[in-house]
Amino acid sequence: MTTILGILNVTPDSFSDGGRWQRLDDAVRHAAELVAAGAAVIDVGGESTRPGAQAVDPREEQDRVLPVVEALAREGIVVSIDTRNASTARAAVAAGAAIVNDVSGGLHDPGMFDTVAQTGARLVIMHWRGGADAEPVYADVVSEVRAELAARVEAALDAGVASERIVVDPGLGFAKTAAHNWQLLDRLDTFTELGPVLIGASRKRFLAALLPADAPVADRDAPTATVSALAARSGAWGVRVHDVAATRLALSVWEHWDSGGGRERS
Ligand code: PMM
Repeated sequence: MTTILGILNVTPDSFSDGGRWQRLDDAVRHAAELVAAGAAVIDVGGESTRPGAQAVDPREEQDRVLPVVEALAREGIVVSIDTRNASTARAAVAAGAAIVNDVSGGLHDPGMFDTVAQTGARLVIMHWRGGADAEPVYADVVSEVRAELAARVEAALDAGVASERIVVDPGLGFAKTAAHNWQLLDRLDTFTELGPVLIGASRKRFLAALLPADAPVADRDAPTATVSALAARSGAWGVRVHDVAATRLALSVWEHWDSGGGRERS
């Protein structure tokens, strides 16, 4: 079964759900809803990485995320911490997080991989070229992203992170055009060779191009769910989404398709 990571952004400025889950009880209630809808993991983030967003001081980031991580872990929810900062990763794992999701693939904080190795947490290494504002220039996006991700996997292994604990992510929308994103999705097989693959397409701008110009952000949930099912078919380990129910449904369609209806009937 494909792992669904439900997104819980506890930031005042994230592009699609920012500001809604800042109060602790609201955040915990929303996480419980995402789990009830089918999320196996809740990915908690306290720093927006959207284009133009301000970097957040790690102490401010920790003030935002740690109470939420602790509360969710106490409820028995598997928590992933979406951070580029080793100090936040360390504190979040101490508070109960099981996965560290670093959108910079260890490039933002040189202490990240050592920290993850010491904690024994799982590690998501996302492809990163200096953030959402970096220039999206590639001669061959698939081979370049693969090579750069492979180098980060090597660095994580050198730091002592166990290979079975590493997940890779091509980083859709991070210094990538819509065409780059589609090319990466079309060649997911290239990335599954590096390890389990996580895909984060949810509500991203490249999906807006499929919708009328004035469509609200939530209308991107249907194409997100379709991407989830197609990514699963291409061998993705997991998908990181806002609308867990829509993605769960799309994944069920693929699972029934793939298994011949669960072989219930001949
Ligand atoms: N995208 C965002 C944040 N964190 N983590 C991973 N592993 N992959 C992603 O594609 C990814 C991420 C940005 O989206 P958001 O602002 O909606 O959280």
